[in-house]
Amino acid sequence: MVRAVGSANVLTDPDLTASYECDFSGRYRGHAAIVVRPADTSQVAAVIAACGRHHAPVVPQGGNTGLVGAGVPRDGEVVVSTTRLDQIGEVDSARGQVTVGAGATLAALQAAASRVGEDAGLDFASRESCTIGGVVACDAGGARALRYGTARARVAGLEAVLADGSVISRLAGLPKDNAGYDLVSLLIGSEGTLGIITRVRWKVVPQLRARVAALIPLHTAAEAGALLSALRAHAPSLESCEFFLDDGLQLVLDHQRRRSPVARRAPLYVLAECAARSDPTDELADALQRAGVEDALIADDSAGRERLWALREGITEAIKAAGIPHKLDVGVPLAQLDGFLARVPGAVAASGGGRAILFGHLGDGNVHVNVLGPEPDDTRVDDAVLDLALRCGGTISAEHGVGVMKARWLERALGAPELAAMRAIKHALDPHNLLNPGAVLTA
Ligand code: 2HG
Ligand code: ZN
Repeated sequence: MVRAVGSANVLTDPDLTASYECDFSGRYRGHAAIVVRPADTSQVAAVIAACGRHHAPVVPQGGNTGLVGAGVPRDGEVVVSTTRLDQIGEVDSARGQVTVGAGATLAALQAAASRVGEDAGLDFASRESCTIGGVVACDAGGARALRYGTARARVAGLEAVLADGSVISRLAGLPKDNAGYDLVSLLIGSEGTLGIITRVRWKVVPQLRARVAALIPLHTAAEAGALLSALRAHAPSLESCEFFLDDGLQLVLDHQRRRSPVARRAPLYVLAECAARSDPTDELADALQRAGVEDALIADDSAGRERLWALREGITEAIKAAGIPHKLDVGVPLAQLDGFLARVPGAVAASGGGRAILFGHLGDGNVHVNVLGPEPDDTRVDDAVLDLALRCGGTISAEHGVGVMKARWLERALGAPELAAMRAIKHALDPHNLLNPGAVLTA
């Protein structure tokens, strides 16, 4: 290992490995045999080949911002940190593409794109720490997925190291390339179980500088659904449509020591943002009027927008300051959202109780159910919420991934045939279960 990456990049001192061994939420932690920090694809390949020879299982890790336990060691694995693979190539404006190292942060990619008048087309609160390899490996979504799709939609190709140490590379970014099976698609969202992504050919989108955001207090999720329909119909510049509930707002205000910007408090808030080449304020105002909205906070400058977004993006930090949450990222069809939100408190109470904070991406039917109270290893509340999501016709994982948290739920969610096909793929590509064992598929 030392020969592959140099002794300075093989960490064994517990003081140095500690930050790689516990996840962001504090719920998942384990012990790493060593932490290895390769600098390029050939070093990753050498490390994986060495791990294979020694039958040493591997947990790939990017910025360690994952929320389902897939990026931290469970039981003495080798952690392969990709953060040194952080090169970002030149943006090819003609094709709207750039090659990005797996360890580059989303914020670094956003900055590189912005310098040439482009946008990454993906955004979320952990932008400064999360890395592009991890973003693609879990097919992250975020607030702009409503307009641009999830990470999958931004990938024009990738390079990855497979379990046997071989390297597959599709970085030409050809818009038309249907030669053979689509391994690029297979690796997206595979959470480090089929290969370690080392570089990504990323599709940027034109930067839209004219922006306006609105925070709208509402009474019910049904009202929020109607508002979303009006925004879709009358504001084609709509980029994000998020929601949170009043107790989430209060938690953030307390944590940020801020006074409420909303004069009249309501059970639920929608935060919508429009972005266009020319000022979309009139378009947004028209859509709000058509939706019958009388009360909205509008922010058309960047400071004002940031203040509104801090209310939504600050929820995760505010929850973290209050305890170790059970983070259940689920998706439900929009028509079921109202019923789902109404039934969560009952499901939580019946499974041992806890404080449920609900927020998420309204436009995608993506709800982040965070529950404070239950012990980290008490899975009753996880089961109750995932069960409810499935009974509402939804998914157990919308954008955070399956990880180790939901692996035992995958068969119930997808059915035996689909799970068997997934196990066959895993076995074909990683017959010795070297890569991220126990994540996505139970061992
Ligand atoms: C968000 O949408 C992130 O803010 C994090 O996906 C969600 O903390 C969470 O549960
Ligand atoms: Zn989210």
